[in-house]
Amino acid sequence: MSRSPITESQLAAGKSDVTTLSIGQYLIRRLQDYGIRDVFGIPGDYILSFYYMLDESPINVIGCTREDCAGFAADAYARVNGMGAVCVTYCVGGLSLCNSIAGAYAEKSPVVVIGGAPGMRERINNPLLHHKVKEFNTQAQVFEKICAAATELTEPATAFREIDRVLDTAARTKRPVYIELPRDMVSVVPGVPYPFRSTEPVSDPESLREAVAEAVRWINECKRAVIVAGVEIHRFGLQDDVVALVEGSQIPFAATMLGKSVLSELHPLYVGLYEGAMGREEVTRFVEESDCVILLGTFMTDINLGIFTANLNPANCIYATSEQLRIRHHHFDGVLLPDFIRALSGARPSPPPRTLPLKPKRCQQTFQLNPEAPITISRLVARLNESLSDDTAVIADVGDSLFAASELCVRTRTTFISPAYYTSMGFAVPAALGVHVANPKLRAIAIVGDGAFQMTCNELSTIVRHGFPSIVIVLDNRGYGTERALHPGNFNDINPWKYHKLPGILNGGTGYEVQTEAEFDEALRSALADTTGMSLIQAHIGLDDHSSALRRLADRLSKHV
Ligand SMILES: Cc1ncc(C[n+]2csc(CCOP(=O)(O)OP(=O)(O)O)c2C)c(N)n1
Ligand SMILES: [Mg+2]
Repeated sequence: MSRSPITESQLAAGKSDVTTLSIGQYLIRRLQDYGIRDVFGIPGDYILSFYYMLDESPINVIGCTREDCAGFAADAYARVNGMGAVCVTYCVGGLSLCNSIAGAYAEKSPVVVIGGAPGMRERINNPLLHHKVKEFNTQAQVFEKICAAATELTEPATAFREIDRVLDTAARTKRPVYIELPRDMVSVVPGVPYPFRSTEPVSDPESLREAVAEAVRWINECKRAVIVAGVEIHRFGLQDDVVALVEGSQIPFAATMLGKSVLSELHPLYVGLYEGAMGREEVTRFVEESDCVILLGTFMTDINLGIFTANLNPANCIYATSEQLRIRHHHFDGVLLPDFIRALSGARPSPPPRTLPLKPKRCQQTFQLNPEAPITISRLVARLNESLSDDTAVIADVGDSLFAASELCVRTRTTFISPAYYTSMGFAVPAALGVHVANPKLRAIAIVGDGAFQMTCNELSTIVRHGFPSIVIVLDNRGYGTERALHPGNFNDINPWKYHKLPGILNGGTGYEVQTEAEFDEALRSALADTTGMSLIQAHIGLDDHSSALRRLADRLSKHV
């Protein structure tokens, strides 16, 4: 979790005398205050002076092979660590990073983007400098659109305040922010006395009291309460508070796909994933039949809730996020999500108990191997489920990897990472890098379709370089299986690679090629036992093999389109 910012009392005690720091040094100092120990990226001449400074600082630079990969890695790092950072050169680097940062914005992952730019003195007479697109500030304008806050550090007098404002926004909103460093500003020492003020937002006490009173009254009167926990519970570190609320009130809870595993899926009051048409019918019914659905930190997005197939009536919902609080049709301003959850928990609502739907058999039974059977997506996930521990982080890419991974019964919290809302292919391999850098004790297992793998697999090179023991499982169905299930056509085919041979080219790691359950079992055992480096398992999957979640979705959509 991120460390708290410098406080006024620390400043007064002289611990944070910043008047002698340059703009670059101050930025590094503040990144560290927020718990950032590593920065992902690729250098270039417009950001080189800051790279020199990073090199001399306690912060590690993790050089990547592509900027979009650096962005995905920083996003995953932020999800594990609390905040992440990526540092790139002007436009050719920055603009290549946009898609990853857009995803971090959409899914609330606080990544600090540091972009190089031409120096202020170089801009006189508007010369045609390399990497420039249109205006000098084109890159900054683009990032302004996809970040929660953006600044160009063009004025020494305001640079420190701007850095603080922008980093504070990232910490508060859990969204990416952008800091542009013109190259001749990096070493400038503003030298101005700087009174840093931390702006801790607080709830309006009246509003909070009224909201909790109304919520408790309703929950106590209702007959079928349920909590749906979303991704913000993880981003704001509220897992223990939600568990306290669940256990104190005995209200059963479901999770959304993006929030999968924010609370242990083995909790006795856990109902399952609520994901509309993709989800198990019993869970969908349990949530939609409720006369009081308490949505906590949940985004009402289509993929997250099953492509507009979720059916929740606002008149039956308490909807609490970091951005709004709504109880039925009443809106309450100025109530912070953590305060609402804690106060609600403290008020001990006690609705009547409900009978929970039966847990899926796969979460109760041990996996029985059918050694000769060709490996299928569902069986692969079921086998993988057996090997999950507190130290594994499962990362699912877009495609059937994501749908199938919804069938995992994740035992711990925060160990499931996926781009379940923005759904940009190519997230998983660079995200595995980000997870290992953020927490070397975690074992990253990435499940990725062959199509997505071909997009960003070169980041395996960085994983090999650092000797991280990532396990990457490539679901090889020779193309875009999800698209095939929804819109068949030759455009869904891709060039089949011999994925398991890549370790030879990358100069590290071990490759496995599997066709049957026994081969997969063997490869997974061997990969898990090998902590000396990366393992790449190529699993041949039938062209018409789909997870049950994807099958349910395709069936439901074909009835609607
Ligand atoms: C960057 C990006 N481009 C295109 C898409 C559209 N899309 C969604 S799923 C998919 C196919 C994924 O193929 P693969 O990674 O092989 O997984 P599979 O569906 O076969 O399991 C495509 C092209 C996307 N989500 N992201
Ligand atoms: Mg595929």
